[in-house]
Amino acid sequence: MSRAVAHPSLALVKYWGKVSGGVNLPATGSVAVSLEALATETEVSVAASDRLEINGDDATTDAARRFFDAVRTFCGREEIGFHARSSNSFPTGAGLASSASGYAALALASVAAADRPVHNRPALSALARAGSGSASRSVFGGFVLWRAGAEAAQQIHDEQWWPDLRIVAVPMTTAAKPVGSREAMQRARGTSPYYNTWVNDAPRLVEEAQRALTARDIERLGRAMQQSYLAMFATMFTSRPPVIYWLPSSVEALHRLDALRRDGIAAWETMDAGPQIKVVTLASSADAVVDALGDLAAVPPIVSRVGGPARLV
Ligand code: 2P0
Repeated sequence: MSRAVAHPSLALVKYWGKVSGGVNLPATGSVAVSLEALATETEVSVAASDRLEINGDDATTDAARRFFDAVRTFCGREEIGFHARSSNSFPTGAGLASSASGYAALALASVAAADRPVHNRPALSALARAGSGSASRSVFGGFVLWRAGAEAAQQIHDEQWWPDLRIVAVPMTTAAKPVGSREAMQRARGTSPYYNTWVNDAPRLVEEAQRALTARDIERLGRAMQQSYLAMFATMFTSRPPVIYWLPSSVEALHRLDALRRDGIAAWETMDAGPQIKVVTLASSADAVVDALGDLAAVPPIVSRVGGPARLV
């Protein structure tokens, strides 16, 4: 039996849309950070058939079976099955990137259970991508770049790079999202008149976020983050039918953060396929962010440091 832990990958600049001709190949480059305070732990043993359990519930979907097929091919072990039990320390399927940490941990633990080497991180990243695109990033810790069209993500800075950085996750609901992110991004690609503009503008923001991280410049990073998530949502709002994940509490949080920034506090939000708010800030301001947004949250906000890579435990 093998056991692995992985952290969610929060996109600072977003992956939204796929190119045809491969599995989960991104139309846009993304830049992300791993969240230390949130984790998926997965244990896998080799078995006669495939079974996946998430938080105690059977989750052996067709997608899970296809992922195990990909693992078998990767390991050159077509004869084996996998029994996997996965648990999240945070709400599943609610816009906190459980599929990223989930498939990263599952890829690592499955390959180890199949008795195959796990040190080739780019190969592991490409395998995790077959489960969920963002999982390609969760294989790595620290700050991660996943280029448009790339099979695998890559680390750009490790988790020690920016010790003062904090991410405050503010869950506005623990309910599962009404439309999955996979469907929402497909719908945007297929129906939003703004989709091509989104894809064409993305490289500029990928570049800008990388420069901001290299300079540890939170204002510059924050502005690039804001442009990225708001442009991504523009493709959702203009999809047919539209996808509107935001709740009143999400919008209220955006206004409160704007007020905090006007008071000189560096606190920059991003959002994903859901109503949750994630705020990038500095250690000295994390309490101010929690104080400003705490009453809007469905469960207490989670303050996270930058996390490390997926690992065997
Ligand atoms: C991201 N998201 O970059 C973007 C931003 C959500 C919004 O990656 O279809 O579960 O499995 O490749 O990775 C969530 O989508 O999608 C996601 P698939 P995934 O984090």
